[in-house]
Amino acid sequence: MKISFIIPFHNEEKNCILMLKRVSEYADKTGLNYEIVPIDDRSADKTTELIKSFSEKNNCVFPLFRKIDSEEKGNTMGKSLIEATKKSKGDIIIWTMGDMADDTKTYREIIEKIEKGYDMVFGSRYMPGGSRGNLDPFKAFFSSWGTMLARVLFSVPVHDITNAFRGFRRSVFDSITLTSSGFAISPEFAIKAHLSGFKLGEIPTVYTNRVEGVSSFKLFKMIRSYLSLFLNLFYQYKIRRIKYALS
Ligand SMILES: Nc1nc2c(ncn2[C@@H]2O[C@H](COP(=O)(O)OP(=O)(O)OP(=O)(O)O)[C@@H](O)[C@H]2O)c(=O)[nH]1
Ligand SMILES: [Mg+2]
Repeated sequence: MKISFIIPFHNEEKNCILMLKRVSEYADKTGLNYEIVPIDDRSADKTTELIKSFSEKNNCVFPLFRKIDSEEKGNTMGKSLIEATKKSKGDIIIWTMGDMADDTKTYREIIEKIEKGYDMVFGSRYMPGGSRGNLDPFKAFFSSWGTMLARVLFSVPVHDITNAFRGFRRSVFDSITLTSSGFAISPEFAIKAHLSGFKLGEIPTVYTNRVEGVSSFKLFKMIRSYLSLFLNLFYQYKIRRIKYALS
């Protein structure tokens, strides 16, 4: 099976080459049939040119560069992941972050679990064996409440859906419509996959806080987008169905 590694980048000039090398060396060493699809989004530093020059020397790297849309404001990691996933060619897709937060050792286990029959498998910091590493405790609190709320409202059977790091079958992505433009893409995809009957699994992973570069994380925007997502999904999947059943 072919694996597509999709990596979002925004102003990651200090990380992008290290990350692309890390993933390509890992994939070569483990003998995977793979492609890497970095998606750079309106970077104002040297990220774009660095990715271009790396891809010219590496025939498994197929970079995408999002066009500037004057209407767009704020974070568009979600839109980037959607666009890159649509254009990728793998049977199994892995979303992994460009600031080198994710442990490469987890890739193989995610792939194996999907090959055993799971549809979407998360790199999980909050299940036994996983670790949030040096992630700020305040941030860790907010990243875990999202999953807790999803467990309560939708019975999502895993422990870390706010981390975008995961692998999934192409068929899952093809059968779900995703609408979040920013970081809320991570819980949106997980909850919709679960509510659509796909089998979710998880692998413990160790998270590493970014060492270089500037964070795109904005706490209040994240809370607002998560709450609006959860309310919408709760209405769409629970209340509307109850109303329909009673009518
Ligand atoms: N394509 C794209 N990538 C983005 C965007 N915002 C962030 N990213 C990338 O998505 C990944 C996650 O963003 P981060 O800034 O690390 O967000 P975070 O992990 O919540 O915060 P940190 O504490 O800084 O790690 C990184 O690889 C970013 O470069 C965006 O608008 N578009
Ligand atoms: Mg990060």
